[in-house]
Amino acid sequence: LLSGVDHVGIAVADLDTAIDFQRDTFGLELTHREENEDQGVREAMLAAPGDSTGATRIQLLAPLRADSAIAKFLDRNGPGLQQLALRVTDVDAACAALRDRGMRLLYDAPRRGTADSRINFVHPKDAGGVLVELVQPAQ
Ligand code: V0V
Repeated sequence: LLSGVDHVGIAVADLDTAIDFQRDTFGLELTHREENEDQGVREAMLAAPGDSTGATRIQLLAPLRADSAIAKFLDRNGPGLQQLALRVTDVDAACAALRDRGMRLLYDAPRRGTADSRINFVHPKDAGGVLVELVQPAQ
């Protein structure tokens, strides 16, 4: 079911400032941006120049609301790595397999993620202190 590391997510206070920093410092290129009301984020995806669509990307996550997961993360930790996202071919089957292994999934059923992907998360306390996202890209 696992087909790669989809992205690594970084919590940031200001999305445009963070995009400029990644572009000007590391040469990463903006490939996608959107707002996700359900998750309370403004987000941007960046990739190395010339990366194919399947390449691992960097996701910048800024809070839309004070009560969002990213706002709480920033309050507690400041900006920094917030999540590791694994790409799977079937998120429902991946969640079932992980539940069988004793992992707590945050949602009973997958929710909408970036670009109409379907996402769920393993609780960080069950995954060695890492918030692991499972993402099944849209077809
Ligand atoms: C919290 N903890 C973390 C963590 N967030 N550990 C590692 N990485 C993180 N990002 C620790 C925290 O320090 C606590 O440890 C413990 O987990 C439980 O904390 P809590 O106070 O009970 O819970 P909260 O309120 O901090 O919430 C944590 C969770 C929340 C993971 C439940 O952030 C959440 O629902 N995340 C999933 C949604 C999300 O992250 N959305 C934004 C990305 P101690 O103090 O007990 O030791 S949206 C996205 O990725 C999209 C759209 C996409 O990719 O498509």
